[in-house]
Amino acid sequence: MRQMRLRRLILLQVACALGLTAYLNLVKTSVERKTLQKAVRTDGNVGFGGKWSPPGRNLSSTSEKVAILVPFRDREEHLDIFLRHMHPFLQRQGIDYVIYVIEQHGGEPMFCKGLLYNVGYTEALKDDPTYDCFILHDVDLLPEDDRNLYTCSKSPLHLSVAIDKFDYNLPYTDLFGGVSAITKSHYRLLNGYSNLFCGWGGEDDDMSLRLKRHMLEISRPEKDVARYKMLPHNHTKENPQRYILLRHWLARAMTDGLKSLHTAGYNVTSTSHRELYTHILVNISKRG
Ligand code: BGN
Repeated sequence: MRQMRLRRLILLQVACALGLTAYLNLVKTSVERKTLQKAVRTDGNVGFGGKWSPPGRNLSSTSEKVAILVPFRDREEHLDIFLRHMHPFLQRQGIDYVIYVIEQHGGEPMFCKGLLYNVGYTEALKDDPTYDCFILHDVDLLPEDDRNLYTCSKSPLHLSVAIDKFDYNLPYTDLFGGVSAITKSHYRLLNGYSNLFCGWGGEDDDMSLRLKRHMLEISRPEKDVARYKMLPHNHTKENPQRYILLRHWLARAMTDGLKSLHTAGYNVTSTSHRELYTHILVNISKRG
């Protein structure tokens, strides 16, 4: 009884000192902060670096290990939404995964998505050589249906078949951009992406031609399953070189890619294990 009275007295004194509204706000913010922290933690206990394995998985388990590669620059608000959506989504599917965000540092040159995928692939395998499957993922695409499984199959998979922006229709059959899934060995066989596409467009069409050259057919899940929402953004700067690059795709296919990565003019500035993802910061030197 005495203790309760004492506590009430202290609360009253604090309330007077801070002003009642400020005090109530303080309590409310602290509760909200705690709830948010709990929400992230209980979203399946994501390990540092954005790692998660299905419960019960042990060293003798044979399930596929998946690296989710997300090239990124200057879209903090998208990344936040993306991570909060993807962790619960992947965990509901029981995928053994790690999310890698490969960030291009600075404003120049334009965004080199293919090169960032190649760096992501190489760095992820340095981190853990046992990855079997790579998901290549735009940061602004959110899968809508849990039946759209983030695993690899015998053929390279194009997963973002039906995007709201395109009225849930596939724009053209050879499209491989947006979200796709490819095995480690296929990615290597194809020599990865071209390192030369910087700015919007064409790097995925170049990859699609590489698939054709190796007679690898693109597989797709059903349209009513492979549905995506695209987060709104301003159009990124187009790559004016993409037509000429694509015209000479065959001459480059054997050399330009993973095999020429060491001369592609980049360096990894840092790798850090953040709370919800592994962050790889890449500095790309000016082109041309
Ligand atoms: C295409 C782009 C792709 C892009 C899709 C969907 C080009 C090359 C032109 C010859 N291709 O037009 O990169 O993924 O649209 O947005 O721009």
